[in-house]
Amino acid sequence: MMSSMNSGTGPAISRPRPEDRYPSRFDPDPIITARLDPVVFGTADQGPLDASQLSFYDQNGYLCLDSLFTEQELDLALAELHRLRADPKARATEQAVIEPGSNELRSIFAIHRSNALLGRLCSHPRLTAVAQQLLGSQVYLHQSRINYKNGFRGKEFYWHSDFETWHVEDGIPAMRMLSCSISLTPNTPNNGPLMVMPGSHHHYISCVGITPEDHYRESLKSQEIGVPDNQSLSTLYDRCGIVAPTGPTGSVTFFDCNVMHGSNSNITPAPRSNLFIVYNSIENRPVEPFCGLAPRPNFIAERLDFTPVGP
Ligand code: 6CS
Ligand code: FE
Repeated sequence: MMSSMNSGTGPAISRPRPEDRYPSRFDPDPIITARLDPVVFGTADQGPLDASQLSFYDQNGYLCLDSLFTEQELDLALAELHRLRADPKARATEQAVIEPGSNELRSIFAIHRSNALLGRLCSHPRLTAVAQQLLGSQVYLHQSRINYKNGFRGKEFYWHSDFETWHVEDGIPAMRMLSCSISLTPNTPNNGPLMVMPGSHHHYISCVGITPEDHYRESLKSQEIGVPDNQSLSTLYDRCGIVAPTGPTGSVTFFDCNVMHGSNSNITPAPRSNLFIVYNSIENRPVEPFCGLAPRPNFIAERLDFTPVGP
């Protein structure tokens, strides 16, 4: 009999642990429940965001800052992306994810560990100050990656809540984390920009389907488990609609860990490359994954080094 005392190395458990506040992938039917955590943990007097920006983020679950960096400041970062794409050694590491159905590089994970220049950008004070304010505490890096979204054949990311995966597969207890996407190329309406459902972060969708072992090997290419069913997505869509914040190189989108988001494929010749960083509150460290399986590798989900980043 599968037990709820599973230590995180056996098969997926069949019932949620008592402390699981956001069960998912247990029930045969999807369930939509209310978010149980605040969205904004800090206050306007702490800066750098003002009261209207905090309230926009609170209501919508994302905030786009159009020129947090200049194009010149990101020149070297973009050059690193080009260099890594052409480097067979980078592509051969376990941190590299190849597009399904082609030999194109899709992502490189834990880029803050392997690349000094991009690592400095991941803990840039202009980013960490916003993360600290929104999360109301010191923050550490849960995940970092570059996403290439190459021209012609860059593939989509299907609709998902990041938190669903980070909770179920990484054991993150609470919705006190966020992502930040820095545009290293222009994000246009045409080249597969991030799409979000504003306000969807107030609802939690419990997904259907059992987590397979080593799910990340599939999910990082194309996610099937831990994505919402059509009916739940339609409900959210009717309530929230969709926006696709676009912007020039240097624009930065912060988004809540539970906002419903995704992106289309990119069939234009223009790549849409982003540096993607996940900050978690140091008060929200991971526990055993809520699915009962072994945790994902550290290069996808940090569970050893909780050193605060930023000022
Ligand atoms: O696995 C992750 O950490 C992230 N990647 C995907 C494709 N879905 C969940 C989460 O955003
Ligand atoms: Fe995501």
